[in-house]
Amino acid sequence: AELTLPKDFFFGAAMSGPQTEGGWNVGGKLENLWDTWSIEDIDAFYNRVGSYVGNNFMRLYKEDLALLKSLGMNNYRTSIQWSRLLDQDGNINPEGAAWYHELFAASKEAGLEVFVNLYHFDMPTYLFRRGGWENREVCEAYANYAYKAFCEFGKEVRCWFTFNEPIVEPENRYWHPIWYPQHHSFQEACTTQYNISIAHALAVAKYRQAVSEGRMLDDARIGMICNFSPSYTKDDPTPADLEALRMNDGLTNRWWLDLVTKGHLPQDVIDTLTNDLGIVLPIRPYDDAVLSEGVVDWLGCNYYQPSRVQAPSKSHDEWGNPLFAEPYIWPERVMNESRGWEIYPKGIYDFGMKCKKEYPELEWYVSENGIGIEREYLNKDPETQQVQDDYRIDFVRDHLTWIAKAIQDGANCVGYHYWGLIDNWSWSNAFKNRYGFVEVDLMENYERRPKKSAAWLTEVATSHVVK
Ligand code: BGP
Repeated sequence: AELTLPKDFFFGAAMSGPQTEGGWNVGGKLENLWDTWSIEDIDAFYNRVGSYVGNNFMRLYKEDLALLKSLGMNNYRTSIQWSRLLDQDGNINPEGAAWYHELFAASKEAGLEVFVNLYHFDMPTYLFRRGGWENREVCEAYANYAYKAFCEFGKEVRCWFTFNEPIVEPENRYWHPIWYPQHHSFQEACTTQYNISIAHALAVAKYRQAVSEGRMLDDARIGMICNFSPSYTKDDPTPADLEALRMNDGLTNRWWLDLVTKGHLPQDVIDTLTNDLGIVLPIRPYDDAVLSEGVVDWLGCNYYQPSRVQAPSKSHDEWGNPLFAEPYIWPERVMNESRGWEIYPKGIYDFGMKCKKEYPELEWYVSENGIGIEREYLNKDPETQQVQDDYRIDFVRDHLTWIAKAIQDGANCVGYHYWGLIDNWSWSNAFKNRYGFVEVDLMENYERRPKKSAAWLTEVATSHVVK
């Protein structure tokens, strides 16, 4: 039988402020860590392309919104940049606010609902210099930022999110440190993860306050967006493999799921961290009460790849960090070689079934999914110069198929956002891997050109039939 997606399904695209806007130093915008890192060490970025221009969205947003609409999207997600909205004293920067008012008005005019995320790896640099997420005061500053955003845009935006992929910051800055400041410290990663959880809960409390003060739309909602990686181990696991699986799943998935559905962190994970791995979490008296405010209305799930682990072969890594698991290479895995990520569409089905069983009340949507491919310009049709990206059609079709099956089997999944509908700038990889259904031509003034897959996507988005 034909697989269909629900009629009222959210079908859209995800992007973020720092990866698209550009205008890194205009209108009173402060530096965030990406700007600072681009200034201090441009060699850290692919082809020496720093964050400065994004994909030129600040200039081209009206065209881009029209494009999204013409591709059959009914909504999209972006993020507000903390460093653009507030000044150094934590007050609204009027020029920054004006641009977001413009964007939200233009979205409405284009017939696109905009979901707004408050933090997408973009710590203002002056706050990072004060310790970033390792400093509890920065959590308070974030809650102030969130409250200011709710008050400023509460009547323009319905769906809010506190964080995108809160675990990636500890992971990528500290644990497997590919991002500035590249410290190899599991302790710092855990401190950061704990404090981000506190910051999330403080922001949700501010949101509830804004609701009670009548500052939000009647049907406003708050959520969090996580990169849930369904965790697997070997087919014939030893008890030690299962233990590695428990901690890996606990730290990356259950940590956030418990926080946003139950208002606390998983005790078994906290116990292993503190009793077995020697980690000191910055827990303060009354934190239980703070975390209990962290329950949200719904959740976004970014899904790119599963996580496969086994028992570690040694107790510590070369920097002295404790190890509780190590990667397991599944013999049957299929890779996207450009990104080094496994392609496993069934993972999203497994996540849906797990939620149905363990968090039955939870409503969620697929908030990011996509495939980044390098040297796509080699796949151009010589006549039309259009990128022929059949692999993208296959990738999205396979994932939508498993999503539709999950919904048939009772998963409470209400939408799908493709990541990077229009090619955008990516963290240290810049424009190496292209995700878009629409090409951005850097040699032609950031011109937008639909790839072959765009027509297919439009058909699916408008018919809700997965073909
Ligand atoms: C997610 C992020 C996005 C985006 C995407 C693709 O983790 O939320 O910001 O960048 O992954 O990953 P990358 O750009 O690293 O290839």
